[in-house]
Amino acid sequence: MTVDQPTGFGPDFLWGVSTSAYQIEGGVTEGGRGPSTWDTFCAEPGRILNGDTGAVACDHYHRYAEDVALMKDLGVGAYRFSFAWPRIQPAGKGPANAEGLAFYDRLIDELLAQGIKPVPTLYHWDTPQALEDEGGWLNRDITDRFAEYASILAERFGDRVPQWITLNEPVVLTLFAYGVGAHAPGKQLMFESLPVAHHQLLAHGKAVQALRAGGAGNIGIASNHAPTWPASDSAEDQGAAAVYDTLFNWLFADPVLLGRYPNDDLAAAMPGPVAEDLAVIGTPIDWYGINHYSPARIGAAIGQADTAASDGIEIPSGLPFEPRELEGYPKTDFGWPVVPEAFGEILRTFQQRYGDRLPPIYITENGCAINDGPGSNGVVDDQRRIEFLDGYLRSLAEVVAEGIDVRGYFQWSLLDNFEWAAGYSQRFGLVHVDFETLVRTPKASYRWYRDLIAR
Ligand code: GCO
Repeated sequence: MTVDQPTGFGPDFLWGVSTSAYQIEGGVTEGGRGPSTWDTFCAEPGRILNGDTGAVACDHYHRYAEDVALMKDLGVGAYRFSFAWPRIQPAGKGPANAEGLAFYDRLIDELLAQGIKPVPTLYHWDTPQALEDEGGWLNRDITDRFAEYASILAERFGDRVPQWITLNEPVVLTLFAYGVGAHAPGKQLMFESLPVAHHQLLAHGKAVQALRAGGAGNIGIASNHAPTWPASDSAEDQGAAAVYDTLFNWLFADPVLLGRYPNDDLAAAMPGPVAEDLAVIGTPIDWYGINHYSPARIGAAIGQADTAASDGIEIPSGLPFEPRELEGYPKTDFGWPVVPEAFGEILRTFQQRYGDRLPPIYITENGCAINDGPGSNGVVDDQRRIEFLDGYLRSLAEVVAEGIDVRGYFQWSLLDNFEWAAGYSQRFGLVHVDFETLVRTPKASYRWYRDLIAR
């Protein structure tokens, strides 16, 4: 047993794990669930590695009690999961589907019975297909649909859910789903995808208001952020990195935390009554969630893009910047560099940029793909995940010691699961899942995290 583990987190620090509906639930045609954009996308040949789909995933829809028991044994105080919008409203509008609500009742009640705080995300990318057919996140109408959906959830679960998350990673939906087409719905609009950013931000603001009106409180967002490191000192690379940094980080954080876009050009590129919308988008939130994995090394567009540096996704030409390989660091099995100090750096940058405007922070995701499977003894000895968590949590402990108000950490992920375009090829779990038998096997990293939490 490791005795030398990261320390410095107070007794009230919240330790958790994260998942999302499409990545673990399966049961996509059960309980009255409507089709989502991810069901459609997975059915299109060539979209997902090995033709994988989320149709069964971890079968969490049926095995949720077993999964909650794993969390209980792990000792986490909280569980971040997402509601599947098409389970709640199969076509994205109109009355709620009773069986969908009943599934989340069972899950939430089981969590509460085990002393685990449910921390749901309203939207983790599985848009009801019927809404996508009307333009999805390109159509401003979705912001009102999202507010209605939020009202349904507040009314049903507001009494039992102590902490809420509106959206997951709006930048990834904008860039990957509508910009370059690597995620559902697979549109390649490049900069024409900017309305997707604005509509998500507006949906976030409207949902904060709808949740509160429905009696739910303690609301945040889970946005991914990472330092941008220019590929060189050249003016071209510095300029490209600055553009990327604005688009990736501040386009999504400034409107939420300051009620404004990072520059006038971006504000002017957005559809609708932008000034009025920003007042809604900037509705104060109770806390801010950061998902963090690796820093980005960015250079000018010269045709040397590194796909590993862009979450395994090929960046088409035509953008004014390119991800470049970050050399000199170990890499996860997904090819993402392991850079613990970047974790502290992004949190310090947030503190400097927002000062008093920054609410308490929760780390809503952090983790790594390490694809170790069971050895001949049945043990999954994923030492590299332990090294990753050890390094990143030491970096986090440093900023906590400096006084940055970080209140909790949700490891991504409890289970190996459906990693979007990479299918089942990348294993992020503390618990191994055999995707043939669906047997769950806690890994060495699960025991390491359990010891850390217990301490
Ligand atoms: C995202 C999502 C998660 C991923 C995780 C690992 O960041 O893409 O929030 O669903 O699975 O981040 O890539």
